[in-house]
Amino acid sequence: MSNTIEIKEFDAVIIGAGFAGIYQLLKLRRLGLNAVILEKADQVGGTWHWNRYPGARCDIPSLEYSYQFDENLQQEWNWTEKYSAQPEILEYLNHVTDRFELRDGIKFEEEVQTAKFNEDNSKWTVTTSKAKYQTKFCIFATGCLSVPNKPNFEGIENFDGELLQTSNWPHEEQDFSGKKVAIIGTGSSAIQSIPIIANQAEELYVFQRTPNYSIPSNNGPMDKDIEKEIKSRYSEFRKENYSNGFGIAGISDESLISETELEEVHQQLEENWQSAGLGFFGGYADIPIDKDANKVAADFVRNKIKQIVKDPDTASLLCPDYHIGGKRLCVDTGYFETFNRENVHLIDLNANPIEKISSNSIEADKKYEIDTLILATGFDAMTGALTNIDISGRGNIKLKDQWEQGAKSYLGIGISNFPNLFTVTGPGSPSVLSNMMPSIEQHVNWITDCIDWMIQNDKAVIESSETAEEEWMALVNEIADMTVFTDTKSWYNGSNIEKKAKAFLPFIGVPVYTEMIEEVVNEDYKGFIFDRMN
Ligand code: N01
Repeated sequence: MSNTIEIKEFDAVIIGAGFAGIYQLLKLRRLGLNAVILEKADQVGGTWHWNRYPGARCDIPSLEYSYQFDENLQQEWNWTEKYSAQPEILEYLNHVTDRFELRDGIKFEEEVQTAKFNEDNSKWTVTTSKAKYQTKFCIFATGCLSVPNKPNFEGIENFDGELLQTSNWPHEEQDFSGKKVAIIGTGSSAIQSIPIIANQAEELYVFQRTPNYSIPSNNGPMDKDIEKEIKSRYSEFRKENYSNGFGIAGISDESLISETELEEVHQQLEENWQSAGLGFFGGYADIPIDKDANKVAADFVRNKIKQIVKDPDTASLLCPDYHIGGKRLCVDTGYFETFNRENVHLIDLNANPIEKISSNSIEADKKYEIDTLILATGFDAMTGALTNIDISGRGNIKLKDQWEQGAKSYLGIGISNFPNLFTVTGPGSPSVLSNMMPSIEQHVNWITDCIDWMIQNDKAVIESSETAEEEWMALVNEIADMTVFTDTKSWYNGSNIEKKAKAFLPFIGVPVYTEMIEEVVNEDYKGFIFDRMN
């Protein structure tokens, strides 16, 4: 028997079967390409497959956190709640996969280990845990928040109890009744799960390093009148995504706090607190850019926390002291109220960092005996899923090395020295500072059109130029410097991961971005090099 591994030949290999990968497969098939998705998990879903912790739900309204490419699909699918829970989102993605007969194009349980560009034939060789592929185009639909951050707490390997991570949650339902539970982290995942776990657990210890701003979701069953109204003009409604700074329809307001009477501002902020969710941040146009305006909104939320949380010391610990929005704003159902429960305890890690973890305890200001430890410690965001794969481009350059001082990309789509490689919602695009769904569709459409254009124009290889990339990232930073996003430690700028280069990566402003990527197309893909010789 021969040991030779068969190399499977495709026009395009897509990595990841989340929202981006699934749509990319459909688009490339419609273009007539032989494409395949390689997926590490045994199911579709991406982030919605892995993040199934209690309370996991999207904080963008369901009616716009969904695909818009097919009118029948968007008319026929009915969401049950204003904000969809993880199981329903997963059901939707499975529905789309089957409706468009895409399942046979996905290789499950194949984790991509290496991707290497061969200069001799301008093709990529992609190796997974099971097989080898050769392809002209390599499209990374690997998501922005898909590589869990697992800090190396001293002694964690000795913990004998149940160790869970929100970003890699077991499929079986977890019952915390009668248990002493510790959770480390107070980001979105923790903020969603804490109220539910607190309901079940005997004791819940919340280990907080940095408090977060959170706005009540006011979630509920889908309002049928709103649904009907939006469905009556769905394509018009979707266009609003691309004209709003953060890609969320209906939340932009041009009014400025700096030009409005304070009493009126407070009334409006109260209204936004009651109904806007994430839209609270866009409720006034100067909250993201003017530190004084931002402080008015931040003070408003801090006052809310102090009104809700009865113990003043706990309330004070829960009040963030940085710009609202500097870290990703959270949306919750009863988060701050949970700290009024007798079985919930907040531990300030700034005053007392975690000393060690033993077989049945966690030690900070004192020793807490626990049955369950939950890590809600976030992700190696935006770049982790790319740098964790051994990707080598022209001249055998490793992506990890090229990005050592900070990720650089042109449009968040192309990377110099990595020909025919595309990233969906990559670093340098609005991605995490936008509604991911319209951003994903925008990128997939752009990439597909680009490949189509290459075929029509007899171009074999596309690669972004280093100059275009440099100028693009300078623009990303120039825009970010005009906002309140850059002076807070956050996963937007890599501060949450030890030894990661600190660089602010999202492009702020969906409408400007949309205009610019269209202009690139209109000018025959300016900034890209075609058919560069090896
Ligand atoms: O992760 P996070 P997440 N010792 O990075 C703490 C999206 N999302 O999974 O802030 C102690 O926000 C860390 O502390 P600090 C959304 O975009 C969306 O919660 O670094 N603590 C922080 O408190 C979101 O922003 C939805 O000081 C440590 C927490 O762990 C993103 O995913 C739902 C630590 C991590 O918070 C990530 O959210 C869920 C250490 N060594 C997620 N290391 C919705 O759609 C980290 N921490 C609603």
